[in-house]
Amino acid sequence: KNARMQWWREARFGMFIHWGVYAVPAGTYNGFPMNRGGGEWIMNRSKIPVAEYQAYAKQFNPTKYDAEQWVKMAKDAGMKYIVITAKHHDGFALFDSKASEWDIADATPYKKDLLKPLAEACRKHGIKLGFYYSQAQDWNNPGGSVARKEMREGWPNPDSSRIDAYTKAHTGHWDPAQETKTFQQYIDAVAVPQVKELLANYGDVAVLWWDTPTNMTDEAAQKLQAALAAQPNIITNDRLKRPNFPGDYKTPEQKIPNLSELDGTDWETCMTMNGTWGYKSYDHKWKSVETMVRNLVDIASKGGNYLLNIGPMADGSFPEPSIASLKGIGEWMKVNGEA
Ligand code: FUL
Repeated sequence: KNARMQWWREARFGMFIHWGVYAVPAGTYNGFPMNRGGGEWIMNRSKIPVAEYQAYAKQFNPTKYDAEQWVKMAKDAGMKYIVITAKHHDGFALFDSKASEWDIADATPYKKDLLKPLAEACRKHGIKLGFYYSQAQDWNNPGGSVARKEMREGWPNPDSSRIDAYTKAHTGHWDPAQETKTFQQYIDAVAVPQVKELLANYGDVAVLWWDTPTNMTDEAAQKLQAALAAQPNIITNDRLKRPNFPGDYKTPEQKIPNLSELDGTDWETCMTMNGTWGYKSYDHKWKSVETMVRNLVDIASKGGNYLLNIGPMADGSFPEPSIASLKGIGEWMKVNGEA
């Protein structure tokens, strides 16, 4: 494990990227901005029917996407690795998957795999690439699990109490289309095959970043874990299934642990630059460069890694304030960072 973890322990700083179809609504559904939760949760928080949500993909056409530019921005900021949402809870695959048509190749006008050019650019510039994969929650591929949330507060949907009652009776699902398969069928037909694709088709994969083990079974976790054998040096986080699959490192979210909370386990704090992971057009609560540099120093001094998030827009560009912050952090790193 020590040999496998070495680059990661020295890395200290990485870029998280939350990108998907949710960048199209960008936090607003039917004219109402979300009042809580990240923009990537809009389908669940607003109970958007499957067919309606899938229509957003027709507007997901990231013609400004320039993977090499992204990698250079990360590198110039002093980041050593990138973790991108290959598939978030909405089930949309940023890659050309044979296991589902709910992906960039089949559901959007763009049609081209988004991870291939990123993998190439990372290789070229010596940046490690990891994939975030929502293994349990999937709100579009039938059978995927759902973390049950009530209708959003203040959401003026006259139907909200009926919908809440429905989700309660249907393990969080709000659309009958979500229940046409079982969880086990989803694991076998979508999750395991997609993880295999991710580990087979993009060269070295440095990290597999699991998330929200809602309704995971040991059996499903075992199958997913077994798929990792395709990349013997891969590092994984602690979110596959608790507590039996601890992975290689812990993942405090939006917080930096106190020294007293550290127990020798490797850890990585992931954090947003504003208040959302997925792009929201109206979230302007950006952290200052000073705050982010202080966070990085605090984390590094305690032996952790800092995974700082970008939520790209649907056209494939980073929000301007994120670009400016990366530059600002890079200037500090040039003077104070090592190598
Ligand atoms: C959470 C997810 O539910 C969020 O959407 C985000 O991906 C964050 C990093 O992890 O648990």
